[in-house]
Amino acid sequence: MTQSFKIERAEARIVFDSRGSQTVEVELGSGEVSFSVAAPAGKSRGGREVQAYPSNGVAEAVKAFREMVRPRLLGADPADQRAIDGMLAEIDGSGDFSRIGGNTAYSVSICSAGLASRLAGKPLWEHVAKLSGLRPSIPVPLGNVLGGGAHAGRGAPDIQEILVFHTAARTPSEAVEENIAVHRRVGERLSEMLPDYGGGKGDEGAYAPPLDDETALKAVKESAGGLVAVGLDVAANSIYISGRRVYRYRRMGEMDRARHIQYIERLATSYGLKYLEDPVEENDWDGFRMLRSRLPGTLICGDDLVVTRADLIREAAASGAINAVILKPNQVGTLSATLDAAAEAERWKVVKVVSHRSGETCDSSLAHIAVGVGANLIKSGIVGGERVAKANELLRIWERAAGRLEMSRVAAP
Ligand code: 2PG
Ligand code: MG
Repeated sequence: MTQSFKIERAEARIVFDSRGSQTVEVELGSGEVSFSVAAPAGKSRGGREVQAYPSNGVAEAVKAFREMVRPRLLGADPADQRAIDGMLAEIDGSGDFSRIGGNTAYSVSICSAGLASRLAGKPLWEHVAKLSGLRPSIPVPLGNVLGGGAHAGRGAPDIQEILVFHTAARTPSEAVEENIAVHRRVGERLSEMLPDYGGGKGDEGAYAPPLDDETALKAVKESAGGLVAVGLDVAANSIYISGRRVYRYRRMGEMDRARHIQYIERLATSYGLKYLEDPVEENDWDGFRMLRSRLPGTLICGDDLVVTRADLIREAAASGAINAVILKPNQVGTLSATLDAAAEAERWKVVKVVSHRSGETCDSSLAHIAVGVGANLIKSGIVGGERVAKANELLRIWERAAGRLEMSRVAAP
């Protein structure tokens, strides 16, 4: 029989993320053992995500934690994830975590799992794998080398992220090193192409040069070796003007839906793109389906479309809108909801992509979640302390597992 423990200490505090914005960190303890988790923050957010903070911000979330959450957490069993997560939803009562904050729920939920794993003397990924019932494996790192959109200044491309991943890595370090090498080569190429460009980067460490999308994509494609797949996160919501039903490009002007889809399809075919995230805005399910059927060799990935919700993933997968999905735990607020989303993806053979947010801390629990749900890919950037924190944790997990884990495969769609 496994021993059961109780949460004896619970605190929340304001810390800062990679953009210098306030975020919430939760620390839970039992006996000599403690664990802490800090929440990330999205900038290009889906309309159906839970609310990250109550209307008065992070300070109100900390207050809500102390007054409403802590009294109920003390004495609870951190290993009973469903009970903890159910309690968070019940205390909040709003359905979208707008009272205690989705990021408060996220931090408590992941921290509880972290504490439980530490009390059991097991790595967090192993605890997550037990909770998920899925086969753990080491995901292939998917990282953005160049980008713009909501994550960079005005002169950068409209497309938010140009991403790469190694298609044949045998170890996580091989995959991580190759992404870094592509990032370096792209930097060199940009300084040749644009002698006045100082090498400025966006929120996630991707280069943000003053280039149009296609020239930028060409530069990445030419810098990626034969074993490296290239893809995009269009983050189409960010360029969609809903009132006028057009996509607004800074250099090319406005495009109606048909022209926008045609443009994205042309980029995908001309540059052999293997991955396309949010190619159209989040309410255009038919647009997703159209690209999915016209681009059979490409992963069509839903992020803002399904916001880590099992019900939406089911609908999108069943109707042929996606064959890959982003899993961002703070889009839904709890680990249990994230595990439900991962299980649904698995059921439909949809490629699982566990993902960071544009605002991050050096918290590396994301790497454990990705391994614990057997994610195919982990999208966590390439350079920058808060990005390599996740990559480095993958390397540690791999080494310590000493042969017990395999690299995930990114199945051809
Ligand atoms: C995305 C993410 C992460 P944000 O759109 O996929 O890259 O951005 O965290 O700003 O939502
Ligand atoms: Mg996205």
